[in-house]
Amino acid sequence: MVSFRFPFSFSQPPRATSLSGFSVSAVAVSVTVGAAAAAGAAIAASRNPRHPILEWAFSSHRSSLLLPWGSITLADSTSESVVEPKTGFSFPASIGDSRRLLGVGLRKKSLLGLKNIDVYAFGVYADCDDVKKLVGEKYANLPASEIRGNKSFLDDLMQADIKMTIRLQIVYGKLSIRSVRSAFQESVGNRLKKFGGLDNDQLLLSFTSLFKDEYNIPRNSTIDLTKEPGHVLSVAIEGDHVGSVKSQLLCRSILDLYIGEEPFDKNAREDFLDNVASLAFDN
Ligand code: DAO
Ligand code: DAO
Repeated sequence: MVSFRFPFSFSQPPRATSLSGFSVSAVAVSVTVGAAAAAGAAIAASRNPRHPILEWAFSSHRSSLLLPWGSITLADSTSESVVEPKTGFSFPASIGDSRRLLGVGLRKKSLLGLKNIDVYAFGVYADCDDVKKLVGEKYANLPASEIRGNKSFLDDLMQADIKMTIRLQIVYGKLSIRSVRSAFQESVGNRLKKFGGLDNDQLLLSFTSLFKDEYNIPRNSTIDLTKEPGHVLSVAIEGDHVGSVKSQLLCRSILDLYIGEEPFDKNAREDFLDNVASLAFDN
């Protein structure tokens, strides 16, 4: 049974803001489900020191939270979600059969150096079976305390054949496809250079040509960037597949934006590192 850490607070009920430093084990939980919680508790992931820091524990069938007035066990993982605290956007704790949410964050962009806009909230998901397989094959002898932040483990996560999804939820309401293309050329273009050298124009173009001018991505749109088996990067908008590109370099470059050394959101990366390490040693 895996225990994931999200420093978080309950968005409901507001009484939760009086909490601090609780630790929960999924085994040691009794069931006291309040009406609001039963409807599907939303958990606000936060490193904001004003918010309580708790430990979140769940298995694939049960989510458990210990609160001062009782504890909560949710019936199944489909009702679990984690809220990105700065935007309030909510991410399901798992997608598909085995991809688990390991970190949430916010992508900002500076406009002409004048103001920062919140562009999208994101969630980082990794396939727990693939992660465990990698650990079994290569890191079985490494103590749990050393796997967190281990550079070669992290490089392997970005380069091995591990199914991962980055889910984006659009916050900025005036995104044009043209600005998406140009932001992408800058952010992903830099990473392609970093990992693959200079001649990547064709690869970049093969991906940006998937973004058709007629697409509309208003606020609240969901875009999934999924690394499928065989290093195929596939894009879905609102669950509709819009195209795929097979390239290990492109997959690595995209993941590096979120979990590499200079990520869009440092807190998301820290949560990812904590959670992927606990996933690695979950039996
Ligand atoms: O010129 O209106 C503007 C600001 C546009 C900022 C665009 C940032 C795009 C970041 C990539 C979004 C991917 C969905
Ligand atoms: O934030 O700079 C960044 C990188 C964004 C990567 C995601 C771009 C994929 C967007 C597809 C939009 C299709 C209209």
